[in-house]
Amino acid sequence: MRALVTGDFGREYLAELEDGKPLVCTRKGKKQDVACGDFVEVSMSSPGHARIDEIHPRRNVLFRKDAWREKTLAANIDQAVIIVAPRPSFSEMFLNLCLVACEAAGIKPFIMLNKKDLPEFEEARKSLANFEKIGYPVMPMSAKFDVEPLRPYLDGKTTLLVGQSGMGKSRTVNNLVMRDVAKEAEFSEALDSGKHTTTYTRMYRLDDTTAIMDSPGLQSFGLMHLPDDDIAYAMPDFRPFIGTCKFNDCAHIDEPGCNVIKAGEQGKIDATRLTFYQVLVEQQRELRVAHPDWKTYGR
Ligand SMILES: Nc1nc2c(ncn2[C@@H]2O[C@H](COP(=O)(O)OP(=O)(O)OP(=O)(O)O)[C@@H](O)[C@H]2O)c(=O)[nH]1
Ligand SMILES: [Mg+2]
Ligand SMILES: [Zn+2]
Repeated sequence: MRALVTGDFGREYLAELEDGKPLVCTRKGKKQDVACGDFVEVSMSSPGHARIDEIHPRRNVLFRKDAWREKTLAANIDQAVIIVAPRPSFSEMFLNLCLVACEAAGIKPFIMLNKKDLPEFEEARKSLANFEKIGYPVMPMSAKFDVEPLRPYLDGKTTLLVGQSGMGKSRTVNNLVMRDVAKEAEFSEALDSGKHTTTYTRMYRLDDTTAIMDSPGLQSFGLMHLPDDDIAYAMPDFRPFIGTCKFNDCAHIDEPGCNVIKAGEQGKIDATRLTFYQVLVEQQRELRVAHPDWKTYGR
């Protein structure tokens, strides 16, 4: 039987059969390779309970891998909204990592700057100007007061909300979902009040064709699974210059005749983006040397 995974609780999953019936699932062999958004084959173990035997091929998958662990965040999504806020302050490094992860996975990213109601908002907005210049629109929002401006962007799509802890992912999802299903006991119980940090990824349906996923706050977003040239290519501001360097295998670190570095010097690529890229690539190289047994690009 085919089912859609709508909740990833680490060791247990929530899934929905094609007729909409909910199931609590465990993964065959206790593997942790299933993600929210996966279509899976299940076999029933008892009423309401099933075992996930197989994962159907994915349209896309958002994945992270650092020195200590790897995790499949979500599968088969149309876009990701990366939420940042002025308080607690967000990390630009994290935002860049998230953007690269999405681009490399073929998932369209948006930036949402939440907590418009806070006095520090304008300053945070200014600090994002350089992302807007690259072509990432920044949506101002206040999940506390009004999430409706977000709704048209979600229409007909499956969207993952992702970001650091405390940025307002759950508050956003709560408010979007509440409008329609506030009365359903299951939801009011399942959705946390916004005071607690989220520890699971869960999909909520907004209508027949629209779904949204809340996810746990991330502290880092390791990209150890991505080779250097995938990282460079996942940066749209680098793309016009890639392939034009003196050396074919240029990694844009310190090579002579590098047009990416030159573009950085000329202000055609923002200096902070170039530094982000170079620091990341060098960090990952060091980690790979320190841990040669890793299947670096494997999933
Ligand atoms: N002032 C203000 N506070 C907000 C807004 N959105 C969320 N918050 C508050 O910020 C805090 C964190 O919000 P959450 O929605 O729990 O954040 P989260 O991103 O889900 O955090 P994790 O689950 O830890 O990843 C809560 O106290 C929210 O009420 C907003 O637009 N304005
Ligand atoms: Mg949360
Ligand atoms: Zn180069």
